[in-house]
Amino acid sequence: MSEAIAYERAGDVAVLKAQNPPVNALGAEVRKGLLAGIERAEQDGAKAVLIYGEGRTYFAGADIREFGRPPKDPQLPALCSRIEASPLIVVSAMHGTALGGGLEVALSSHYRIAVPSAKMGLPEVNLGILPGAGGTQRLPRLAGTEAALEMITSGRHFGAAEALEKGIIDKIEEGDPRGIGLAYVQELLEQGAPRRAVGEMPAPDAVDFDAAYAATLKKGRGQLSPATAVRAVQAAVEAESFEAGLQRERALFMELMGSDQRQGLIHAFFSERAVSKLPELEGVEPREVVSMGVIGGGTMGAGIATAALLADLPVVLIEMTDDAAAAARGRIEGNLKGALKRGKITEAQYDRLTGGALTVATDYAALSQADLVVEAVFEDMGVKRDVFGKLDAHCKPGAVLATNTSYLDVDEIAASTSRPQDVIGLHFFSPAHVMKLLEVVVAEKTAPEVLATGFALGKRLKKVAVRSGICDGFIGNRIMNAYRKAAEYVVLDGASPYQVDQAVTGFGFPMGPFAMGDLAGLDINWAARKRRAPTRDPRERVPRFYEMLCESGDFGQKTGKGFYIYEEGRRGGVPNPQVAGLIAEDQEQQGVTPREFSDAEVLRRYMCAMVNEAAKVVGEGIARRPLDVDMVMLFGYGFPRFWGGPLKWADLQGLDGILADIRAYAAEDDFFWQPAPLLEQLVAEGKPFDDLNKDG
Ligand code: TC6
Repeated sequence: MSEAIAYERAGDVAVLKAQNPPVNALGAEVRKGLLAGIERAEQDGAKAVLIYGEGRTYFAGADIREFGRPPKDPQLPALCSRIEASPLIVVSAMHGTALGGGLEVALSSHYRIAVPSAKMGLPEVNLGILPGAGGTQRLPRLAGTEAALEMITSGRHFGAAEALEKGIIDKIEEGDPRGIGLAYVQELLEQGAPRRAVGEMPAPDAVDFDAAYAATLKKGRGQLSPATAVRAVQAAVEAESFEAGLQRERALFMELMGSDQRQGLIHAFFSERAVSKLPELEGVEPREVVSMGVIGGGTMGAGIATAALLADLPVVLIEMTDDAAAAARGRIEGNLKGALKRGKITEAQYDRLTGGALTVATDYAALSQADLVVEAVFEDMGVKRDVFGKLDAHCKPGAVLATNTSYLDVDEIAASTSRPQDVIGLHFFSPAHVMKLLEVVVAEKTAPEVLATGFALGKRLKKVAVRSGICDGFIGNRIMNAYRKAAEYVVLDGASPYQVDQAVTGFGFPMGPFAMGDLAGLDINWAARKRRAPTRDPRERVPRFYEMLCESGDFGQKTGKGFYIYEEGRRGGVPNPQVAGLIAEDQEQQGVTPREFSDAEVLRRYMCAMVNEAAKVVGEGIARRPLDVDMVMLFGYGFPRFWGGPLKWADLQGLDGILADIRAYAAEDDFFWQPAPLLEQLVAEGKPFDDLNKDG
């Protein structure tokens, strides 16, 4: 027997226990053990087989680390078919998370029981593949085609109650999986229950698969796996036999397994987990945070306070006047009402969070007990220094003092206190109670346990926390400034803002840079441009059309007009016809003769600018590894997850081609298109960015 599966006889029942921590992933040893266990049970006179998992879960899926490597036998589809074909009654008892290949093993068992807290799902599409061990053939036979399509294409987890209601499991029982499993097997044996193979059940009903395919492709913004999964489910209905359906599923699975998107999504899966594991924090204990302070109750401050309250952290919010404090409370209550509406909190929680858990005040003295304070006031160094002086005077020793600044120097802010070791940047993204990214900005004197506290807070608030060093814009905004500039350059040179937005959304971003500017408010970036203007390098090309639009008082959605015009009751905007005139005027003033750009060139320049700046950010040590940049762009800037992030995308495209294009663009503008030294080095060494992710 394999060590990953323990074999035991309990009377007439052969019990197969998975013991492959932490999540009983179905690696080669586990598969071998399951196969050997079934064969042994059949040989030694058992009447039934029980499969369950030791520790925190039943099988949480195939072992993702094996993907992309040569497959080892027995492979999961063959194993599932073998389990299903067993003449013994096979029962799976599920607890924890029965996901992907894990649920497929359960579906090939003849009966399924689960504890009430068990979660199940076929989340393969989120890894760029589809359920390839019979899941697309068996689930529709149990749950019906419509339900199976929804579950498989969304990859969502569902609970035991829903699984029971949809016929995916047979029973729910409180207890430990071995105990409830054995009792259920006994019951089945006593009843003389037959062996019941899902693969022998009739094919499910047809639906309009072409419509489902088109809708799924559109929803995925170009992600292939959910739409391909629709075709696999279609085979469950249309193939001439269950076996033929399995073969079709396998072919589609292999197609996806070979795709770049699969690589991108799996990179995202592991990077999301690796990004907040910092070697420098090993053995460093975070400070305890049981209450939080927030300075400033605008959109950002209210969002941060909401995020804290949703994580059960009491908040004291400071505003300048009673009116502003009342408005801040209103914003937080509005956010929490949204959470209530979406079922994230109950009425009772809402009452508690807006009642005793939230204090709004105008006096900094109210912060005397706060363990961590985040400042989210106006982006001005004088204002920030003043706030930190007050925090220094009122906060207890050891309190973590955090700034949410997007651009300002955290060292300079820290220097306005007598305790720079307690100061850190915690850069949230708006709306802060929704967006998953948190940049944790380390200043020169930040103490390790303060950094650890920043990461612990990120985890508590369910954010993806990424370490950033100090530079203008930190990781994300610095890179965004570069690709936004590239977008403005192509517009100055002849593309339209709408062509750019379309090319970028075609790549999979939810929005292009001009629509995004309209959403954020063009005046915000205008202020940053004005602030930077005096220190701008004279070699920099400066398109003017953006400022010209702002000068006419059009700031985007909030004024009803920007690059687009927004009409009441209409979703999205239509191009603002004035913009073309402003661009033409800018071109004339700058002596630019506009030319045509293909969508592919527009996108290539946008992406090359992103990759080049990202390589500088990594090369300068602002981001620890390429994967840190990838996670910032995924969770803060809408980068399509199926590409894994800009540097994963760059690896998949080939770095030499990207560098060659950057050098070609530099022939027109050698100031903006200066190749990143790290990119040049990697190309010279013939290495991908991914090699730099392996430092732990
Ligand atoms: C599939 O099954 C395809 C089948 C078709 C075949 C033909 N493999 O997330 P956590 C690691 S596709 C390898 O921190 P949680 C994870 O990297 C698969 N490793 O814990 C981490 O390692 P670290 C379908 C895995 O409690 C550790 O386990 N299944 C796998 O927050 C703990 O993970 C899925 O997509 C794996 N399958 O959440 C499920 N899963 O400590 C993917 C986890 O070295 N997994 N690890 O960083 C999850 O969604 C979650 O891990 C969880 C547990 C809900 C199971």
